[in-house]
Amino acid sequence: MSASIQASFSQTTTTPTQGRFISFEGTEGVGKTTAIEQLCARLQAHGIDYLRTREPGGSPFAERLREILLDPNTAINDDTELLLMFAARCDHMQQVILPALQRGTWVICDRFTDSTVAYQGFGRADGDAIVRAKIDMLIEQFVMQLPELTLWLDLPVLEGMARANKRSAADRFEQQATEFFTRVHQGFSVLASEQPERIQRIDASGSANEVSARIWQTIEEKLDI
Ligand code: T5A
Repeated sequence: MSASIQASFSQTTTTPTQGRFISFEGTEGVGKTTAIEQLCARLQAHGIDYLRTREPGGSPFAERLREILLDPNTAINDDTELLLMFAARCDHMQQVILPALQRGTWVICDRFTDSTVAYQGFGRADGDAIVRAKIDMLIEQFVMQLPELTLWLDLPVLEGMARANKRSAADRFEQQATEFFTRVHQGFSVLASEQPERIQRIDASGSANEVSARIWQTIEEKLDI
């Protein structure tokens, strides 16, 4: 890799002159989609230009990878799954996230790198140090910008699954056993203790409006708006 390309891949945090980058995280069915809808309505009411996106997916190519990754008929090993997540993320980052931030648009992303640590690192690999090192290396090498603020919607695993089960047929991840999601939850908990400034735990119990109010309060405090 040339020095100039290497330089363009170094990680930065969002500066006030750019759009703000916020990610939402959590186990299945905790209410991210619902909370993001409510946040976007608030941003609109405040006249803030925003882009709502998601992972895996968010760009045309990454959405094609999402279909493969979520398809219950896809049979791939854990390393392949991990690399596909990053292939999707790399395209999403370059095609969608960075251009939006550079033009001053806020980016609201449903899942980002923390989901990889939680799902591939803990759900699949039970917190194995070698797998974690691989993920950390991929983040360092291929993720040019981390979110400025990550909202971890925390709900007991079974409550989230009960919410999620009310909807459509289970995808490839939703078909995993409860123990898998217990490890995923542990992954988010470990991440939140490792990066307490960036990752804010939000109590996801109670009504959607209550959760939304907690999120807005955190955003106001942390992003000083
Ligand atoms: N993945 C992703 C990885 O393994 N590695 C990675 O690196 C990445 C990026 C993505 C899958 O990919 C995996 C993780 C995931 O398994 P997805 O479709 O994006 O798949 O799945 P989820 O992110 O889990 O999204 P869900 O739609 O399942 O859950 P949400 O968005 O958290 O929940 P939401 O808002 O749809 O709500 C679920 C139900 O609960 C209700 C809603 O109306 C809805 O019916 N609800 C509430 N009910 C009561 N009280 C509240 N406060 C409620 N809030 C919402």
